[in-house]
Amino acid sequence: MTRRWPSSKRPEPPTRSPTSEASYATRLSAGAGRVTFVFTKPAALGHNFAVRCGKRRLGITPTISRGATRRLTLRLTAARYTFYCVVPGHEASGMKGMLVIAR
Ligand SMILES: [Cu+2]
Repeated sequence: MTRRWPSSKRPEPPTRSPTSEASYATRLSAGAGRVTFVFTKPAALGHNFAVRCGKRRLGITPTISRGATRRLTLRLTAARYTFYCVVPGHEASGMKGMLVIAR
């Protein structure tokens, strides 16, 4: 089955470890410090997972497709960030969300 973005079914979720999961939907949250995102099982179409603060990109996974998993660990201070897919057109299609880091 080929799943294309955008579609009613969003790509599989990035999650923050160790215990929480959230979809590549609209919002993720975590406490300040080291945060590891586990980006796994995207659709057949390649996607990646990046985090930025304002216009500054803080980190990005490689672009992966179905079945793969990549981790991204960042040290984040309390603020609001944006997570998104850097593949051209994907963020504009809505493949992004807010990341809230609390103290
Ligand atoms: Cu994408």
